[in-house]
Amino acid sequence: MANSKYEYVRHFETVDKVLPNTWLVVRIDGRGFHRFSQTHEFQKPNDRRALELMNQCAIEVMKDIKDIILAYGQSDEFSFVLPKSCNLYSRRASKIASTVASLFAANYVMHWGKYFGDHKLQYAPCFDSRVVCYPSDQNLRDYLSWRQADCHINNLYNTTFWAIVHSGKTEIESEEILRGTFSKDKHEILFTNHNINYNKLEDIYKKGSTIIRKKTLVTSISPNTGKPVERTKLVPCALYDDIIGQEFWDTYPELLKER
Ligand code: DGT
Ligand code: MG
Ligand code: MG
Ligand code: MG
Ligand code: MG
Repeated sequence: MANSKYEYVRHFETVDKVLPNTWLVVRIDGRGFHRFSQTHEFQKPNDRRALELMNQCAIEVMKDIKDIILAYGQSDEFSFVLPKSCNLYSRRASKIASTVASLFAANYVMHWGKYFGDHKLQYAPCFDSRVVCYPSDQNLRDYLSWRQADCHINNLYNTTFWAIVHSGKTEIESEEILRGTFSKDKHEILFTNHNINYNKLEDIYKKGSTIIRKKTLVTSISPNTGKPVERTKLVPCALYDDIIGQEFWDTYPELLKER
């Protein structure tokens, strides 16, 4: 078919292909979740329902976009890792970022009720998204370590802050008490004044959530025989492991393998 005379406008589109042969990380982050968490009365410091909803959304994204090998989430953010060889949307950054963000947000709305029950969604949640290239495996691991360290630092601060507030201090007083404290001081305040052993808190809060595809035995009904058949399938599952140390990468060596 002949092109219309309007077709030339296509050339105004800028090329935004990301570097070849690099790890790609798509990070989505809740827009204005400070307000969103207040409006929806998220529990402090951590709302289990909100975190599990985030994990479900990440799992749904991974079920849809098969190229993603791992996702890491904490607070209102999730990072999705695509391998060096990935050619999704010919590596066009805006296509990749917008698809992941919109799929994530749509799932957030779709699955809200499962986690929040009668607690109604008050307005449409929104997520921003970016794509970043990491040339080496070490860069990728450092990126993920950065996000997990951020999770730990924020969680230790928030846990201590809300323990002090719940003991009767104002938010301003609690901030004052925590100003200039180091990690070991916060552990000490929690243990001595609030009877909380930080190390015993659940890993989902301390470590965030890592989603990888694990070999899982699934049973389905054969359309031919009507009988149940078992087979192994790669299913995205949430782990709450340390991903900074070497152990995780030794346990799942296929993650960093060339593909
Ligand atoms: P942004 O990302 O620039 O649009 O702004 P925010 O407000 O989303 O800020 P951000 O992403 O730096 O911080 C996440 C906010 O979400 C932060 O205010 C705490 C809140 N939030 C996330 N998860 C929870 C939770 O489980 N419980 C509570 N109470 N708040 C949470
Ligand atoms: Mg932000
Ligand atoms: Mg945010
Ligand atoms: Mg955030
Ligand atoms: Mg179209």
